[in-house]
Amino acid sequence: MGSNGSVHYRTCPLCEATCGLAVEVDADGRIGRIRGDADDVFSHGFVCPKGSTIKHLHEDPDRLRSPQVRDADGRWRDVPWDEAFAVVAEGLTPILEAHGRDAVGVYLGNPSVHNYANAIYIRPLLMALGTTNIFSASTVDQMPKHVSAGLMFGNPLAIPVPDLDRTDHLILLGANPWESNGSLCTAPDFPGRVEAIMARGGKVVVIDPRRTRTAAAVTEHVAIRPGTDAHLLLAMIHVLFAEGLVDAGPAATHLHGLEAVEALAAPFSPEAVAPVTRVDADTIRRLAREVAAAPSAALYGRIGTHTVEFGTIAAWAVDVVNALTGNLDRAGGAMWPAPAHQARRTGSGGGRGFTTGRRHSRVKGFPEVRSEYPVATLADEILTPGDGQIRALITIGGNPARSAPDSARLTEALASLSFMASIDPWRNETTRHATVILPPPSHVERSHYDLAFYGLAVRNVANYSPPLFPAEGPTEADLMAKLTLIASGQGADADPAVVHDLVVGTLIADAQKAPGSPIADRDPAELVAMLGGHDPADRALDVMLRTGQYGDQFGANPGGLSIAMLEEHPHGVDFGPLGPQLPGLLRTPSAKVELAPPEIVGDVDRLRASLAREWPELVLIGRRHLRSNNSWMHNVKVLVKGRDRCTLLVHPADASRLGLVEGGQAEVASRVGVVTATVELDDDIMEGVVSLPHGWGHDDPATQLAVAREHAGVNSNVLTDGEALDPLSGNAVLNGIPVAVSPVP
Ligand SMILES: Nc1nc2c(c(=O)[nH]1)N[C@H]1C(S)=C(S)[C@@H](COP(=O)(O)OP(=O)(O)OC[C@H]3O[C@@H](n4cnc5c(=O)[nH]c(N)nc54)[C@H](O)[C@@H]3O)O[C@H]1N2
Ligand SMILES: Nc1nc2c(c(=O)[nH]1)N[C@H]1C(S)=C(S)[C@@H](COP(=O)(O)OP(=O)(O)OC[C@H]3O[C@@H](n4cnc5c(=O)[nH]c(N)nc54)[C@H](O)[C@@H]3O)O[C@H]1N2
Ligand code: SF4
Ligand SMILES: [Mo]
Repeated sequence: MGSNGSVHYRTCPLCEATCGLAVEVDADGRIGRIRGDADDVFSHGFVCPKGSTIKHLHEDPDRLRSPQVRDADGRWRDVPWDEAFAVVAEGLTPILEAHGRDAVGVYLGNPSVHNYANAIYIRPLLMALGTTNIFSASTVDQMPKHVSAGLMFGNPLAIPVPDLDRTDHLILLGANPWESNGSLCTAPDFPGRVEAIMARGGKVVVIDPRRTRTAAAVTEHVAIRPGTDAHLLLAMIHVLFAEGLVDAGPAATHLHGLEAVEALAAPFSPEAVAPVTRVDADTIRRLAREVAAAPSAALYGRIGTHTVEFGTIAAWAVDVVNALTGNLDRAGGAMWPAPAHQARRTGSGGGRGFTTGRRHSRVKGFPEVRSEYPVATLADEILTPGDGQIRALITIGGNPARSAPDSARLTEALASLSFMASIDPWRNETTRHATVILPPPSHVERSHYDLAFYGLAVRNVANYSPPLFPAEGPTEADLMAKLTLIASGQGADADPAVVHDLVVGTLIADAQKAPGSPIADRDPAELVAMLGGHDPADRALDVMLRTGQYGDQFGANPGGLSIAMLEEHPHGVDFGPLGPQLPGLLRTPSAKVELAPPEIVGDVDRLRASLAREWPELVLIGRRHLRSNNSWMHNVKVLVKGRDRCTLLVHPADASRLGLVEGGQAEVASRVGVVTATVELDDDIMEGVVSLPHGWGHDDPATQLAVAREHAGVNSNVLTDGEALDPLSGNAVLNGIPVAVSPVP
């Protein structure tokens, strides 16, 4: 680094691990080297190959710097911002007027969870739109866990995380943190933390149809038939009861429904589930006994347990095993974070609980879950004529044309829309269907704070990153505010400051109303004047941090948290390991942990019926690679170079049976689609299972992704079935898809 350069510390926004980056900026204002920030209070210098690519993302010539409009002839044109907003107003307003609020659908993609501006500004936008047609990447991901947490703890966001740094025994189901860096468990250097468990004498088990890098690195790998984690977990519960191993420990007084769980698990003996799961009965017994015997233990399930047919039952059963073995809410078990933006959850708990199905989707009648419908039914809602048909769509940081099931049909649906607006930095397979694309600033031209992921972290920490460079155009908060104003009929020229002030005002009023609020009697105008930060959304964040559990309470708690205080701590502030949260966290009407919610009890009938079914001979699962990130980082040359990664993994025994050879082409066919992929033989995948990664298929010539197009790969979601859902959550089934595979001559 030159003598006039500087080092800027910021949190990597690319995945859930929240690593600290040390970004060198040279004298002429260009990003130089990016390393892990050795002083980061949480990541201690850890970084993965993606972290340094925030430079490449920022400098990518394909990243949109100006809004683009698609003309009638299909050609794209850069336009000034005022014209872009006018196009949005001209497109949306007549549809809202002629067809009503539900005629406009919204899809929120994964990066909106990594950008707190979206998290904060989505509420006013959805209120202004007034639509019930809301969809997100949550229903191709973690919705089963929200439902199980909602039903058990009364709050769909109260997801327990494994206490990685203190546990003696960890079971990972359907998770591959050596590639993904972890999810619903924010832990920078997840692999290092898992290795530390073994180094201190603990045991780690991975349950996965494939011997992944994670599985190969831990104490034991147990291969399982895709889609059957729920069966395995119920058998473990069965064993705990049958062998008198249930001991709920200090949480016992907070549990409700123990006897009902015992009855539910009764049919799932290890012998009954062994042929289904392909895990032998002795192994199942041993897995259960080991959890019960360990001084502390945590089960943790992720994508492979959630994006399957019995996803909600599996999500629930993970926490039931944790509770029955005394590991819920205790050090080394499964615990809840206490994030800085929230008030302390004290008292005896209790609340209104969690319900789904307050509305149903128009075409197929799927229940609303957290105010959303399954993205698997988005195509139905666009393509099926009638009252309430979606005619216009807003996408925010999402690529459902590659990430949602039966994506060929969804692509057809997107092409049929009368109007579409996308807030997105790239013109990809989804946003190429938009009428107008509104690009937010790059990932280093905005501030960053992990609003969502500190609520899922294995330590309580807070870290704020100011923008490294000033934004050239409107911030993402400005864009959301402009859409809000247009949706509420105030036109394309209205000032986004109106929405910014409203957002801050609402947060302050809510904080002042909270019982025992130390700022209850303060003049709101005085509080507003004290707010800091750089982005418009920062002022909202500052309210949350200052009124949160470690907050400075606008001076009432000197030394407490605020954006200003975090700016003085560029490596973050550590509030220590997780502490007990029961019963204050509970929002169930009973103020207990509901171990046997009626919705789950009802769905277990379906699970029991499946014990007698014939399972498909060959099924497809997905996989992730360290140098990839869903569909959207394949335009970064340093990440996609090298060997083709979008291959079909096939076990050699299946390959010889099917006539497939290494490097040959195979046709993979499911109920809904067909793709052709290159075969890669793999001893580490279970027989009867093949794997293709998702997020590829960059072959659409209308995109502006030059690098990705050279490494196109195939889109695995052509094969996943839009009709296959986990009924309680509406989550798509993305793993365990029945397929036929044949050689291409
Ligand atoms: N490098 C990289 N990192 C990422 C992402 C990425 O695309 N690339 N995506 C990010 C996102 S959005 C998320 S949600 C997380 C996901 O993080 P993880 O949940 O760790 O995701 P995967 O790596 O897909 O791991 C899922 C595992 O489940 C296994 N599996 C499939 N079916 C079953 C089954 O039925 N039962 C069991 N027990 N296992 C099964 C698969 O073989 C695979 O190893 O990763 C995040 N991090
Ligand atoms: N078969 C199969 N399908 C899967 C999965 C699987 O395991 N198997 N995993 C699923 C999971 S876990 C997820 S989370 C989904 C992801 O599904 P999506 O969120 O729909 O897809 P992404 O590929 O993450 O696309 C992200 C989009 O956000 C844009 N973007 C990036 N940064 C920003 C930003 O700062 N602001 C805005 N506004 N936009 C930004 C990118 O350009 C891209 O268009 O895919 C799901 N699909
Ligand atoms: S692990 Fe995730 S947060 Fe850490 S550097 Fe890699 S992409 Fe960024
Ligand atoms: Mo995800």
